[in-house]
Amino acid sequence: MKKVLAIILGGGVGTRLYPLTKLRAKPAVPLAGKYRLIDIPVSNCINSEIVKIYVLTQFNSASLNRHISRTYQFSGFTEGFVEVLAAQQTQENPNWFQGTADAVRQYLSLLEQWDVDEYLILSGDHLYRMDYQKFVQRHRETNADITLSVLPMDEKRASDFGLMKIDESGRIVSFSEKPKGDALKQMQVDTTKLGLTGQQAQDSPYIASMGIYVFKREVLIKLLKESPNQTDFGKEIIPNSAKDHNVQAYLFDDYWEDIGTIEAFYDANMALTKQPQPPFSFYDENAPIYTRPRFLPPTKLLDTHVTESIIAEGCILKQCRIDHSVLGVRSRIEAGCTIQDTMVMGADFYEPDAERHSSLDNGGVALGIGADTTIRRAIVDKNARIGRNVQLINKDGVEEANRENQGFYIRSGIIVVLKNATIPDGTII
Ligand code: ADQ
Ligand code: ADP
Repeated sequence: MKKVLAIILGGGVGTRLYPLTKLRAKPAVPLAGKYRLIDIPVSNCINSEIVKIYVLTQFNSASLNRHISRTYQFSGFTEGFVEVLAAQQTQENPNWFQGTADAVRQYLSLLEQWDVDEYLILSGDHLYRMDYQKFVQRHRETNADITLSVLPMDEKRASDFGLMKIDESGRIVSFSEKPKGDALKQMQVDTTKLGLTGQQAQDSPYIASMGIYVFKREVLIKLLKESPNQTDFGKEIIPNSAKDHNVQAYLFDDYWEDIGTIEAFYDANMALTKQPQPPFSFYDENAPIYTRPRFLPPTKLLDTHVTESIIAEGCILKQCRIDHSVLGVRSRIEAGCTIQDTMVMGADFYEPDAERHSSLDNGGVALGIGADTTIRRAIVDKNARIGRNVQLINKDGVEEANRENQGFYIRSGIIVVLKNATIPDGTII
């Protein structure tokens, strides 16, 4: 794996996860109470012994750089590194990244310098655990130019993905990016070829791309240089190269979720609380997910009732009720609160007691969630200040709303409280 260089596509403008991407790059979005999105692909790389890792991002946020530089430090005896490459204007290229392939192309002169055999292209917003060694091995065994990791897919979600047809040897003979209507139907295949049973094949009659690729070094360089107008892997590079290159499919048969939208992100976080077997588990000692060590004290619970929840370190919970929720580091929840089906991201710092009291005494709102507040089906971003007697329950069942000036959004019916926002006492949403 020394001869593999990983390139993680860390996100374009970040509209799908907005407002979580308002103040940070997508890879820095907090996940599961104490991790960040970028920890997933980077940990998968490290566990697969791939330690040369670049993260391409459109938006170079301080929190991403801080997280990466403090988390991923390799010893002097390895060549390991994790580095952020942000879109930048140069003499030759006055534009921002135009798409995924363009992002890689703009840093090609740097990437070319590495004496590697393959480039592993990954996405920054997927939740899964994968041994990339097997993926690369399969690529080498089939002498492929490009290998895509693929999954069987059902009718309902198929049109959100790149879909393909393969021949007996696993070679991709046609590829169609997110087809709809008739074009979608045309991509139906017999997935028993992938080893699915008759019933499974009926439920999942499509083969979908996970949007992660292994490229032979020269093939990627040639494709990007030859056709400077092709800016996207899924839309252009992959469908076009399937015609005249050996493009192979590698079947992945475990949990995998694209969590690049608010709804999918919310659902994936909630699914972590599922009992007894969550679809994705952080409790795997053979392939741990790494994150920045923070040296936080253990969480304190005073007379609190908790069901099916995940609670990170450094929280303080008082006489409240927490159901089916994820509470992030340094969350503070006051007496009389009910938190249900909610992801609270926590805080970057503790508010000193004196500050807290003086703010509450003067009609302000303290960091965390104030007394007697109810929150249901929401995402509360970091450092939010939610007052006393607040109800965040989406009482009118609104699907979409933009109330950025009041500190929140509603997306797919999920209330999202912005980072650093203040929701005054008594607010009902
Ligand atoms: P999408 O996920 O819809 O489809 P895209 O929006 O291009 O494709 O994003 C791929 C990854 O690249 C994401 O992690 C995204 O954040 C990142 N990205 C996008 N634009 C970027 C930019 N300008 N700079 C840096 N990073 C950027 C893709 C494939 C499909 C496949 C699905 C699987 O195109 O064929 O089925 O992934 O989820
Ligand atoms: P984490 O990785 O803990 O989620 P970050 O790396 O984004 O958080 O930032 C954490 C650090 O930010 C804290 O240790 C703290 O020093 C600092 N910080 C950020 N905002 C504030 C603030 N308003 N007051 C005090 N410290 C702050």
